[in-house]
Amino acid sequence: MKVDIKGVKEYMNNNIIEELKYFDSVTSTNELALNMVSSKIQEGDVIIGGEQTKGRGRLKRNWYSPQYLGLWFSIIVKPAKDFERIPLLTLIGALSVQQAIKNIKINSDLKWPNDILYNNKKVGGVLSQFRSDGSEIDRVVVGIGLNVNQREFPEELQDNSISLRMIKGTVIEKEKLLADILDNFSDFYKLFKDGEYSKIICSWKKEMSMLNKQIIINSSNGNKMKGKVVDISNKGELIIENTKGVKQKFIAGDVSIDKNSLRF
Ligand code: BT5
Repeated sequence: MKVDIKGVKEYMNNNIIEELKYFDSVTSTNELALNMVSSKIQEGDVIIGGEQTKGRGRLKRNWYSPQYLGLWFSIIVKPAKDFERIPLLTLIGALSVQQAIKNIKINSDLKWPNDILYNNKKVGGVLSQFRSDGSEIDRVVVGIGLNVNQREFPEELQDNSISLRMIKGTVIEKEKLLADILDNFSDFYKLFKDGEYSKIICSWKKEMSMLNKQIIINSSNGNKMKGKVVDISNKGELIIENTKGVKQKFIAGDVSIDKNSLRF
């Protein structure tokens, strides 16, 4: 079923989110939100898609977004901050989802920087993109994809993907869930605007099982590094320590558990 926007508004309780704009079929809610003319959007607007025909992941990967079975949406914000703080908005997006699904008694795990996992399978992901006018940020689009009511996935995704329905064994109401995610986002975004970055990071680290684990990171510039996850910086960077005790910060990349570190 389509997400009922009126229903979402009835559940929602915050003063950051403005208009909820629903489109039954879109290429990508991020693409739409990035391309809208500035006069037609404001901070706090949300673009929601019934389905996405060209849903996007990071690095031009695809995001599978079948009709009515998930929440596919983009929150538009216009932060008066430096570009270097944008990655924090991805963390906020993932944390907002993680906390909202806790309300329906699902304990998920945050995987830096943008994944929400359940039993190591991906239940949701976040893609933040921005538009700038030279040196100023015009808008940041925080795109969130959450698998809600799928009963199965295409073969290529089935080993690593899961939906809330598959976890709970029942159909999940999307309206309350979306309202909760948007309320959480508003709370964390207020902290962000107030420069309370460490509070956001602290909440994130509590839900990140990779903290203190040995991992391998493939960074966006092609570097590979092994090490222990020791922290996340106030800019959202992952901090890794190698065996020599040297720490390095990463702003983007794909992280996996170092299986060799589990051998005795
Ligand atoms: C992400 O990228 O996880 C970001 C996903 C963001 C999706 C939202 S939906 C609303 C907004 N509009 C958009 O166009 N995008 C955002 P990444 O970490 O790069 O993961 C992508 C990988 O996840 C793919 O290469 C697949 O392996 C896998 N994948 C694709 N669709 C999936 C799904 N529905 N559930 C779980 N895994 C999926």
